[in-house]
Formats: sequence, structure tokens, C-alpha cells
Amino acid sequence: MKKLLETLKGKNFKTPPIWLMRQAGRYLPEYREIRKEASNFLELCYNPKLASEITLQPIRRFGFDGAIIFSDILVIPDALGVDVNFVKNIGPQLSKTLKDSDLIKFKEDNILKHLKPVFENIKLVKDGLDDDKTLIGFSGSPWTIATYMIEGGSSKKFDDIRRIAIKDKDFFQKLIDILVNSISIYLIEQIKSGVDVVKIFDSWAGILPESEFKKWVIEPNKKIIQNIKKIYPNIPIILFTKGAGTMYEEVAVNTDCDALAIDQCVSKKWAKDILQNKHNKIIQGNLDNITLTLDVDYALNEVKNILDHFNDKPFIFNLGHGILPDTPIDNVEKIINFIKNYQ
Ligand code: 1CP
Repeated sequence: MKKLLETLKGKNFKTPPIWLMRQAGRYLPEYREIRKEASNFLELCYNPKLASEITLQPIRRFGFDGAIIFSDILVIPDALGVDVNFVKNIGPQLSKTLKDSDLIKFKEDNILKHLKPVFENIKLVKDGLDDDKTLIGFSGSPWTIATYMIEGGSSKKFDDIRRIAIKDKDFFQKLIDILVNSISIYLIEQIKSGVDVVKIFDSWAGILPESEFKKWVIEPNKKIIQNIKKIYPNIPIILFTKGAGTMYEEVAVNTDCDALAIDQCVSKKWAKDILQNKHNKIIQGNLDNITLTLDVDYALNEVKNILDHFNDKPFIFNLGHGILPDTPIDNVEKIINFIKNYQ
């Protein structure tokens, strides 16, 4: 029985399923070892043999209930023909998408061909994964991917995209529509290739005020979810709108997602009352990732608090954001142990 998948279909377990956002990656010595084999990060994402091995590493080490395919949200602009580079110690750098003439060059028909290695990766992981483990596919959301495309990489202030989304609305809507279409095609093919669940990462949803949030977070994610559900009505979809605050209620009511991944800044009592009880949504979250890098007793206390709040309804234990590279492995083991013995 796949505990994580069953939870997403509404079953409640005495001890919840566990996986961690960004569970494959630099905090694992076995990842750092494989990382050396590829000269650049995207090469690793497009190597099904290495990517599937990396996907399985945290499952072998910790026995998590879910494996998330090893890839990145920026494979979508890469597939469209944008120049994407992951630069060591800097992060992703992209050629900027700023005008209609940039959009015309996009190769939407190329998505499936370009991302074939990801689908191969899924098939390989599926073969190597025990029957009780759930395989999670993912994509970035249109808004979050667009932030990288317009800002040309990671941003702290998001001034350019914020201005363009208001001032140059027609252009921006066209970009979002292209992304909605590309992401829908991509996620549907991931499901066809064997993932049990998909998750949409809207990591920068929280920078938008209410009216913009509805336009660029609610609407595009809702369209993607509808596109998927038309073909695969029974595949659960987790939506992570990081930083959405009380707008998580809008997400719960207006997007048709099955589960909400909540970040560490959401009040647990509010999430329980509003998201779990009022709207009957499945919650995933929301341990503060920094606590796992500190004294583990502090983290364990937080873990207990989270379980006490959420675990009497279908619930998935996770972090509020990705695991940090300096997280001690021992701390991860201790929280898993604690959760497995939770009464
Ligand atoms: O060289 C390296 O090892 C690069 C580090 C790294 C890794 C391990 C990057 C660069 N991406 C990834 C893998 C990755 N990214 C996964 C699969 C691993 C797993 O979950 O086990 C996933 C799901 C992502 C998703 C992702 N990439 C997000 C959404 C989740 C989140 O953390 O908010 C985002 C925003 C990215 C962009 C990205 N990828 C990598 C970097 C340095 C960045 C920029 C982050 C930023 O702008 O702050």
C-alpha cells in the first residue's frame, strides 16, 4: 500500500507519510559524489541513469514514503529554447524574456522531445522503487518560472516582473498562457510515464498582492489542474504557493488542487481551522527548514506541535521549504524516527 498516495486520496494514518522538499541534493554525500560526474547541473537532470539514481538515494537512506523525480523547474524555459545556465555559487542565469519577439521564438512543440530524458528517468525510478513508495512528478508554476525568465535568474526584489505584469499585461498574459500550456503537456506526460502524484511549485506566489495573486497564481494553476484532471481525474495534485498567507484559502477554494503544501509561516491553528476543517483540504508541511540545521531537540518540539495540530485528518509531513545544504543527516534520521513513533 502506498501510504502517501492513500493519504492524498483521503485516508488518515496514525503516523503520517513523510518526505522532504528537495530531499535529493547537496546535504547528501552520495549526491555530492554523483554531482562530480556532470560538468553542469542540467546535464545531470537530462541523464536518466544518474537522475534516477539521485532520485532513489534519499529513499534508500531514509525510507521516505515518497520519491520526487530529480529535475528542476527551469527545464521548461530550457525546453522552450531560452538560454539557461546554472552557474556555480551564483545560481541559474537565463536569457531574458521581455517582449513579443522573444515569445515568437519559443518552441512549444519541442517540449516533449526536449524533456524525453525526464520521462525516461521516471520509468527507471519506477522500476527501482518498492511498491509501497509513491512517485511524485513536478513542475514549477507559470508565475514562478516567469520570475526567472523575466528577471534573468533568481531575484530578491522582483521589480521587473512586478512592473511588467501590471504595465505590459497583454505580453505577460501571453507568456503565462505559453507556460500554462507547456506545463500541462509536461505534467500529463509525467503521469503517462508513471508518476503517482504531481506537485506544482509556486515558490514565489507570496510576493503578489491580492488582485495580482488571483490573476497570476490562482488562474494559471487552476487551468493546469483542470487540463490534467480532464485526462487523469484520479491523479492527486499538490500545490505549493509559498508565502501565500491567508490567500491559501483562495487557493483551497478556487484551484481544484487535492492538497496544499504550506510553508512554515502559515499559522498552524489557522491552517487547521480553515484549510483542513472548513475546506476539507489535505495539508502537507510545514517544519521550518532552518530548525533542522540546529539543535535537534528544538526541531523535535516543532515536529510534535505540527503533528498535534494536523494529524487527526489526512496529513503529509514535510518541510515548509527545501532542505538546506548544511542539514546534518543525523537530524533528518531523528525526526523520521520521532514521527514513526508518534502516538
Ligand atoms: O549543483 C547543484 O547541486 C544545484 C542545486 C539544485 C538542486 C539539487 C538546484 C539548482 N536544483 C536542484 C534540484 C531540484 N530543484 C529539485 C529536485 C530535488 C528534490 O526535490 O529532491 C526540485 C523539486 C527543484 C525545484 C526548484 N528549483 C524550485 C522550487 C522549489 C523551491 O525550492 O522553492 C526552485 C525555485 C528552483 C530553482 C533553482 N534550482 C537551483 C537553484 C540554485 C535555483 C534557484 C533558487 C532561488 O532562486 O532561490
